Amino acid sequence: RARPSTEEARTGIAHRLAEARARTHALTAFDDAELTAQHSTLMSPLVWDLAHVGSQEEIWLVRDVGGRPALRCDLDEMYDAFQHPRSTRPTLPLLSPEESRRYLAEVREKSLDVLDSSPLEGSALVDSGFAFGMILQHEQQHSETMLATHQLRSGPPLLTAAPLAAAPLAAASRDITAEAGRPTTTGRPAALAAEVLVPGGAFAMGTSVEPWALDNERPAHAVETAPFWIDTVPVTNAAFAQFLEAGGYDDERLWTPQGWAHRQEAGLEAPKYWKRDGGGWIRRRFGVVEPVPADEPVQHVCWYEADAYARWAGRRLPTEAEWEKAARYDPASGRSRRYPWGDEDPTAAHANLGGGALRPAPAGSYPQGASALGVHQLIGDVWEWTSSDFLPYPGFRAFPYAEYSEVFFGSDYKVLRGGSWAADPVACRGTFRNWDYPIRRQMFAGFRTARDARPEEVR
Ligand code: AVJ
Ligand code: FE
Repeated sequence: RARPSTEEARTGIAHRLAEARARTHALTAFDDAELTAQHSTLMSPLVWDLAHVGSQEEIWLVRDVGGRPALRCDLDEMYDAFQHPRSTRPTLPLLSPEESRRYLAEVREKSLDVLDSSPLEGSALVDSGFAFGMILQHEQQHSETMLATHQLRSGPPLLTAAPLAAAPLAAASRDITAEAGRPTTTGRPAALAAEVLVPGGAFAMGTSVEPWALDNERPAHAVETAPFWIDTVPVTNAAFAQFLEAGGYDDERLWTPQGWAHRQEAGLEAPKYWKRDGGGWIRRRFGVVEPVPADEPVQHVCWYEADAYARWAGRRLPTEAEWEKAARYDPASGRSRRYPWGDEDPTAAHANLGGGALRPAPAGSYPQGASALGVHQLIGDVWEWTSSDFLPYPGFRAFPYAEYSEVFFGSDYKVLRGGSWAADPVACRGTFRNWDYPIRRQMFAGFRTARDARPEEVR
């Protein structure tokens, strides 16, 4: 790809900054009471996210990159995520919604000033283009977090869904009641094979050249995998309902010891937000109650539920390396692509991203977004749990702060890949790594399963 001129790069960044801000405002354009309430102890009041986005932008862009004087040093501590756990944030003397909006506008004026005078060149990790990319991703990640807060909130709907941008291939969603208990139903369109064979051998994992890749995605390094099979599409509500109706939640043998302990303690019986309704299932989605759509990838399951489902199906979760190989490896060239479909940035034809739809697309949608190997919907729709702990790649270097990724490395967190319908295109790519605790269900996360290939299947 040709490198854009500095002017083109500046215009592009300014445009994306404006888009990110429009989304931030759209998710916080409500009465003060909605913004200052804590809808769940798992999440911040929306007004904390709002001002936090401005505070990070001030610290990273205005002060560190721009070398400009501080606007509001006094806010640093209150909006530092490490100083205050989410559950305690409503007790802080937070800026009001109106003060927060004013603060964001003041910071943004200075950032655009910094952008105007930035050379936007240099080596990938030290140029200020990266800093803008990082701030953009940060604001968009908080928009996804705010959507999770909106989903946890009870009360009449505040958000309105936009239609899915691309025409889905799959059959229209049906009421899950009609599907439950029929063992052949997966929600997958008949034209797609259930699973795809990924050849064994080495592939390039991670990146050393993607300009806005975060520290944890670096550097590129060769990883060897054995041949394996991976689901063509994410596990659907219909498929997950079969696990549930088969008693999967009550069969200790399907769960890891920690998973079973958590299932007991938390009383897990179905994905978060599901409720029984006669013989079927309904769910609340951003304030609207509807039947659980059979063909949609399952969401709001924790890692333990995903792991138990996979064991029930005689399969397992893919490792993070397997997921990335299925997504990026091009057997024709032997190289790894930026995205499943190639090197071009996501468009509405490739993936359901950006948050407008308020839901995943049915399994089998977005055929143009399939990977070289023929795996579908790897980016967009739902984050996908992998079996892997969140660990540094060989040669990892913390940048720009240890607090971005390094402090989270270890066995406490599991890696999620891909990006949900609520993720913005700037905040997901083939190398992007997300992480959360294995008990968490508020994210827009589902999964797909894998299995080792048998020798006779490979030859
Ligand atoms: C990468 C999504 C796990 O939300 O905790 C936001 C992103 N880091 N502010 C998170 C992030 C700092 C992070 N995740
Ligand atoms: Fe943050």
